[in-house]
Amino acid sequence: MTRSQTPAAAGAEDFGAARTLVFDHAFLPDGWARDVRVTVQGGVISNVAPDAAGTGGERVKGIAIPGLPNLHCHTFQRGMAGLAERRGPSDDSFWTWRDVMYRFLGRLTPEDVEAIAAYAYAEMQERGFTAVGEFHYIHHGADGTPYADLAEMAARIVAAASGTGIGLTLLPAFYAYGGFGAAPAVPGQRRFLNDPDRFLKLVEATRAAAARLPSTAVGIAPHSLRAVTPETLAEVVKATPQGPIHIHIAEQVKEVEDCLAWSGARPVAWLYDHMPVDARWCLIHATHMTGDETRRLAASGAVAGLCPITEASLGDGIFNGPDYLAAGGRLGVGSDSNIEIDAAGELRLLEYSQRLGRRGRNLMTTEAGESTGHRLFTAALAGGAQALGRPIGALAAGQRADIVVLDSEHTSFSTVAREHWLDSWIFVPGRPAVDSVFTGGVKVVEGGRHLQRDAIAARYRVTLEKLLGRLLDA
Ligand code: NGQ
Ligand code: ZN
Repeated sequence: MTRSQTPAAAGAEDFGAARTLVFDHAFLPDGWARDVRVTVQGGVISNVAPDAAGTGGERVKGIAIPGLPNLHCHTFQRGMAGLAERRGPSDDSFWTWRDVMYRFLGRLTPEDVEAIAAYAYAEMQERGFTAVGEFHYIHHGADGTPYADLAEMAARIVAAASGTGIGLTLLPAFYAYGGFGAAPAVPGQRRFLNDPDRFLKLVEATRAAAARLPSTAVGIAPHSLRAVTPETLAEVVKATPQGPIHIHIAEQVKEVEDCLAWSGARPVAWLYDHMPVDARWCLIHATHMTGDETRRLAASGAVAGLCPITEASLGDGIFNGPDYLAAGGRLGVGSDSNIEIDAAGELRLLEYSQRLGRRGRNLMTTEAGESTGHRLFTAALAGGAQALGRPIGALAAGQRADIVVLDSEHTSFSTVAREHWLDSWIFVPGRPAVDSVFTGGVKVVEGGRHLQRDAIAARYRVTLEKLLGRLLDA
C-alpha cells in the first residue's frame, strides 16, 4: 500500500476564503466570554470578537477552548497498548516493558506505522489534543538497513497527520548507542541508529517530507543521554540552529544511577553543565531531580515535558511539581506511550500523582484561591506551544485555529458556573466531554467522533490483526 493520499480530511491546510465561527462560550486569554466570533484565514485566527451575537457567521454550540498540544508521543506504541500488562518471569519494570515494545516495533512496516499513527491522531483529536510532537525514532528497516528514502517513516507520520488534520511537530530522534559511555546498541535498537552525519541527512529529508503539510514544524530529539555521547550530542545540536530540541531525561532511577556511574553527575545536572539548554529545549519526564536540578530547569526557560499517564504506567516516579512551579518552571503534557489518550486525563493525573505522593490537595497551584484546572490548562497550553514551536495555545489573532468545543449540556458544565468549567472538565471526567474539534479552522470531530473515524479504524483493525497474529506466533 502506498502512502495515504487522503486529502486533508481534515483540510487543515484549507487556504480558502475566510471562515467565521461564532461560539456560545469561549475561553479567551483574559477569561471566559460569550457569543465569540472567530474569523479564520488560511488556518490562522485573524480576529476574535466577544459579544458578537447576531453579527453573522456559523454558529457553534458549546464551550470553545484552545486545543491542548500533545508535546510527546511515540505514536506506534498505541498499537501495543494493553499488551504488556501481564506478569513476566522476573520482576516487571520499565526495562521489561521496553523489551516487549522493541519486539512489537521490530515487526512494523511503513504502512503499519501510518495506519497506527492515523488512528492515534484521530483519537487525540477526539480527546482534546489538536497538535502533536512526534518523537520519532523508528527510522530504518527491521534489520537496520535504511529505506531507499531515508525519511520514509517520517513521511508516513506526515501522511497520517495530514489525513487526520492534527497539527504536527516532527522530532526525528538521534540515537547512536545502547547506553551510557557509548555502549553498543542491542539488536532491538537497530532501527533507530544513525551516526551524526546520516542523522543530519535524515533531518534534511524529514524537512522535505514535512513540506507536504505546510504547517508542520521540524525539530530534533537526541533520544536520551543513554543514546548519545557528549561529542555526538554536541555535534547534532550545533548543526541545528533552529527549532525545538527534545530529550528524554532522568525518567528511571536506574538511569540516574548509570549516569552517576558514568559521569559522576546526575542526568539533568550533566545536561546543564554541558549543553546550552534554553527555551528551545524540552526535557521529557525529568522525573528524578534534586532541588538544585529543579531550579536549574525552571530558570533555563526550557519546558518540562510531563507524561503522567505513561509515567504511572511504566512505574517511573513522580515529577517534583510544586517546587518546580514555585521556581517559575514551564511545563506541558504528552501522551507518550498512548496507553490512554486523553488531554484532560493527563492534567488530572499530573495533579493526582502529586496528591498521592505528598498527601495534600491542589498542589499544582501557587496562589490562594487559584483554580487547579485553570492553572494546569493554561500552563500546558503555553508550555506545549513553546515546546512544539507552533503558533498555538490561545484563541487569539495570529494563532492557529485549533479549537476544542466541549458539550455545554454535559452535567460537568451545565450544573456549574463557568469559572468551574476547566476544573470540571479535568477532574469530573465521566462521559467524554469533547463535542466538536476544529484544526486550522476546519471541523475534524463532530459529536465526539473524528469525521474519518470509520475508515481510519477499519485500516487500524486490519493492521493490528496482522501484527498481533504474528506477534503471538513469535
Ligand atoms: C521510548 N519511552 O523511547 O519509547 C521510551 C522507552 C527508552 C519512554 N521512556 C525507551 N516512556 O527510553 O529507552
Ligand atoms: Zn518518550
